[in-house]
Amino acid sequence: MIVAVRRRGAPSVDAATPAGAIESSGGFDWLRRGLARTTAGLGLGALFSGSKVDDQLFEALEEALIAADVGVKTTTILINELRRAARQDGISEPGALRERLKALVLARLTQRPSALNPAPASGPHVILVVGVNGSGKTTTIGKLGAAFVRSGKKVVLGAGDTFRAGAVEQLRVWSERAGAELIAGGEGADPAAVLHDTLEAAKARGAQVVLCDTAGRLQSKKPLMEELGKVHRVIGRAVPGAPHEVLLVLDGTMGQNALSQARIFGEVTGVTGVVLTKLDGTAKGGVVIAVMEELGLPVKFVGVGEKVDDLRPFDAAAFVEVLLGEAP
Ligand SMILES: Nc1nc2c(ncn2[C@@H]2O[C@H](COP(=O)(O)OP(=O)(O)O)[C@@H](O)[C@H]2O)c(=O)[nH]1
Ligand SMILES: [Mg+2]
Repeated sequence: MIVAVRRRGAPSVDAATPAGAIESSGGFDWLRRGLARTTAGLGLGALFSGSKVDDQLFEALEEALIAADVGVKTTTILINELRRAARQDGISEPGALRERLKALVLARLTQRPSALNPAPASGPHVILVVGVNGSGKTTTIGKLGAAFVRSGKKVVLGAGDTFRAGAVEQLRVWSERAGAELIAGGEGADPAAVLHDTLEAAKARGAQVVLCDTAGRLQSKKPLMEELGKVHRVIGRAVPGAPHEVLLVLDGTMGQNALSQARIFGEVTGVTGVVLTKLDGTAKGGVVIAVMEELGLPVKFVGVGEKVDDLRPFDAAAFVEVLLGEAP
């Protein structure tokens, strides 16, 4: 009964994405708050308050971008491009330079779409979620599951992390909170077998969305590669064309370390998008730019807290505005 009531009130959204069901961030308040916390003033906007464009400004910008976790490589590319643009167009006014940098960053952030891949024409939309332990996979699955349920979808969660004690129980709690069904195996079950059962159950019940949890051991690449490879194959056999999305969950507070993890997962599974979590715990939103630039992957969602509503579709324009906009 409760579910029916909730569904009637749910907004109608694009079948492919729960974004419409996820409360719009109305901008990046988390980043604004984070930036306000830092004394060094990573609110890069403040750097443009001077009266001229000179080497000093470029150097200060470079430093601030690196401090904001944009990474040396990406920062160097951005600053070089900005210098060139300033020279070519004779930009002599800091405000105009700021607009130019915003445009440069925005162009890079929007090279790849941040929306989820479209749902298949028939059968369940299968989303595999990977990443190291503690990055926020299970939490993200819970939040995403809840958003899909809010948008009127029937959702099944697959407990593919059979390795860590308590992992299944954690997902069970999230499934109840989200109003999604959980499929889990016994202790120490084979993850591929659990996810196979998950997909069969989803098909039998006419579920529209399946979110597959996985374990993220990184001690050694080989077992991880074997396990995720097997999971991938099993999913593809149960639902041809699946997984339709492989979301890599990265802990946003890890800064540049998140990038090296991402590279390993990228080699193992065909990652289609990134979820950056725990951005509420960092003042360094720049890692978003580094992920897109250095990994060539779109950030699709950001996690900004531990609660069910603390997931936001990534909005590049709002992000750039907060990172580089006028100082408050
Ligand atoms: N502050 C904050 N904590 C988060 C976020 N996402 C996950 N967490 C916390 O990070 C910890 C690990 O999350 P979990 O989902 O269990 O990670 P997993 O091992 O990858 O499945 C938990 O305590 C979560 O509540 C987020 O966006 N912000
Ligand atoms: Mg987990």
